[in-house]
Amino acid sequence: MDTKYVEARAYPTIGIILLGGVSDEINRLPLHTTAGIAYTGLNNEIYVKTDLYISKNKKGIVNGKDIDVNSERSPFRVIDKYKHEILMRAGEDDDMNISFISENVNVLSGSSDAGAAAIGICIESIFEYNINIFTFENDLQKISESAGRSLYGGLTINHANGKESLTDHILDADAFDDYVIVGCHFSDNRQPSDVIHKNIIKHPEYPERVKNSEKKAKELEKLAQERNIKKIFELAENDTDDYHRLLNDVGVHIITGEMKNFIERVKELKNNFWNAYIVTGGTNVFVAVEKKNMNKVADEAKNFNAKPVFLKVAGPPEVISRN
Ligand code: 3S4
Repeated sequence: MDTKYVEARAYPTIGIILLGGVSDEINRLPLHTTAGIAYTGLNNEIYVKTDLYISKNKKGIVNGKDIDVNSERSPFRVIDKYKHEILMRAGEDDDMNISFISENVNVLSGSSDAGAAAIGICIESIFEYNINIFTFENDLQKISESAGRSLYGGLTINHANGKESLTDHILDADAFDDYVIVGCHFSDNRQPSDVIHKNIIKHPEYPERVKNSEKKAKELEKLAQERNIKKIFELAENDTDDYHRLLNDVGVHIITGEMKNFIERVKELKNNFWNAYIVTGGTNVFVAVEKKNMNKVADEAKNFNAKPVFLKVAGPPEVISRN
């Protein structure tokens, strides 16, 4: 009989300094420094939920579908590394297996970060203080390159150069309490993130982007110390423009005509109230505003056939239950 061992919940992420380019398909270490926030709905109703359980057969289910346990980004790349230790702590023999079930609940994008972090926090909760925190994040990056964003929550910087990568948590979620991000969802079709990673590096200006990411991260650290949330989102907006300009030049078009028209309207609205927009790898325009203006953005989004969802910055993952 399968025994449920631990259940955790982690939050998806949005890039602030966007990630484009990873070391290779196995380690997935980012080629440059990036930053991001974890997010959820205003009532915490957006998350990835993962159960780790002990079973006779090895099985991984994501959103109701069996995954290929040997695929490159398979969570078993991490689970298998810790399998013996987990089974030992559960008092089980090595002929048993660890399986998982993961479910995305209302996620707009950034689900793989949350999926990786949820698996991570399940494992960490079993290990308590004995896990090697220096390599654990790199293990989770094999599932998702920006897993650190979800693992620590709030605002994080991932310092990386394609060989080494470590995430630094620089601001708690509550620093963003006066703001709402209106996630405007345009379509369920998106480019896989690997299309982004493989192509952006071909741009002649990519080395410049790598260098600038260090400067942007320094600026972000300063803004986080000052708790200057507006400037943090403005930095993200500038980075969005740069990222998608490069991507368009190498033939990766994420911002559709309708998204572009909406962004033009969001820019016009800056004459009426402060806002900043972000587009990551999915077909969403995330518009940060002060809480009092969230409905104005939502109403505009509907005029452009987008579905608006109110978001807030989320904290780190949570263990929901453990045997
Ligand atoms: C491509 O891990 P998304 C990107 O920094 C994440 O948010 C890559 O976005 C860019 O696929 C980013 O999570 O939407």
